[in-house]
Amino acid sequence: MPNFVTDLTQEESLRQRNTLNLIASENYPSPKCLDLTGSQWSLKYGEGYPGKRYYAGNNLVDELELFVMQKALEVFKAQDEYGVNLQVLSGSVANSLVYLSCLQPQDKILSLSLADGGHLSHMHDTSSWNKFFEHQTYGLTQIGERDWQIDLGEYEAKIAEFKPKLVIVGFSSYPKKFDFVPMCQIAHQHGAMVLADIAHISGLVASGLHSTPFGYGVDGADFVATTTHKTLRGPRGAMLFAKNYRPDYASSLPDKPLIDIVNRTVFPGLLGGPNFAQIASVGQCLLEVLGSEQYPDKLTFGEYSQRVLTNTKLLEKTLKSLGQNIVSPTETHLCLIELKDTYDSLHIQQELESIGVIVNRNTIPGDKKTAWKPSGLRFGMPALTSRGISEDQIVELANIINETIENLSAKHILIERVHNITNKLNWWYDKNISTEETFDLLDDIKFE
Ligand code: DSN
Repeated sequence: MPNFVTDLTQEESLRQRNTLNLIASENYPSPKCLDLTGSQWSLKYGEGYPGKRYYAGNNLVDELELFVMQKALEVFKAQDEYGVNLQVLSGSVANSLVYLSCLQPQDKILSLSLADGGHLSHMHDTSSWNKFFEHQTYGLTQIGERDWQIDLGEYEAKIAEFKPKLVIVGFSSYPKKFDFVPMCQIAHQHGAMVLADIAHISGLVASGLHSTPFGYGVDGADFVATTTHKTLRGPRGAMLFAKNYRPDYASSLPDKPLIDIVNRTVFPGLLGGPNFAQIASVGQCLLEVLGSEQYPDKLTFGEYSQRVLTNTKLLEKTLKSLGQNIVSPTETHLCLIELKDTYDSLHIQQELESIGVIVNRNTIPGDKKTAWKPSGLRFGMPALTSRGISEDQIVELANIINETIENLSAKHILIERVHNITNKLNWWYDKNISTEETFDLLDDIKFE
């Protein structure tokens, strides 16, 4: 008897296996991580925190949550100054929980504008939080013909003029590195708290390949939110860190550690039972980052993260050499190109999808077009790096992308060329053979 749900699940698995995924916010967690998301842990309710639950039967979830909290703090070297909440479910929810923790109605939030690379959950015109908070944005400054970055002078001027209570530092589509410390210091000097949203870059931060908002005493971020499924390569989920003391500039808050205020806001303030399957899977991901567990390709997490950066640079360099316009030189896991003015980014995204290349259209700094049909395309390399893409395959992929954008080649030939790549990439999830066997079978192909 056909089962629509299981058949569709199998189809989605095949779709993922047979396409080239360049979505910068997606990745392929280890099979162990993925298995844990559907594990027995998901059946247990446990409102509250370790040692203080409202239901019985929580001795093991207590152990689990405490262990994963400890690993989360260890990964980001944050043990001395921060606590962490693992119950926040998603990045957008984590950001909202910060607003609810530290702001009162009509308080002001400042964040990077959406067009320049900010995120929807950092307020913006469409956010439901506009009912409760005031919001303004800072932007990027053009420093070269094809180079945009945060200008600290303008950032400070905006803070001085708007006087926000919370400044958000951390972005969704920003290809350059930036330093958290000066951005936090400036905000603090003007009496504002800082939320660092490291959702996109948390894997790079954990590997020491991007500046960190942790470890700078009072000059670090007050709250740090991250998702767990992007460069960190865990399951869909999030974590929220907060200082374990109240800094002077946060004197509008009760005189308590910021993490205590966050914990109270998460439960019983807003959320119900935590998803322990998600927490267990995040635990597996953190063990892989720390090196006590291995991703099936057997690279260390640091080696993987370095490859993400190298691969993104190579993709960008090749696209540029083929005549595509880069927005800013990439220093991270993603690059952005600006399409020619008459091109339709939605149509090009769909054309790429039709040959098996999965990307997203994106606004670019100063974009005059709409968010539905913006001027740019965004490419990220975390997912394909997890599948072991080689340098030659990246060059071929850039050529395929360029030929699709410029309408240079027949579709059936492009489809075959994509297939030639996907066929040889690692795929870790086949259920009928063990992970180890999958690796052995694909190892020869990967390095041929
Ligand atoms: N929507 C995600 C992204 O692609 O950047 C972030 O949540």
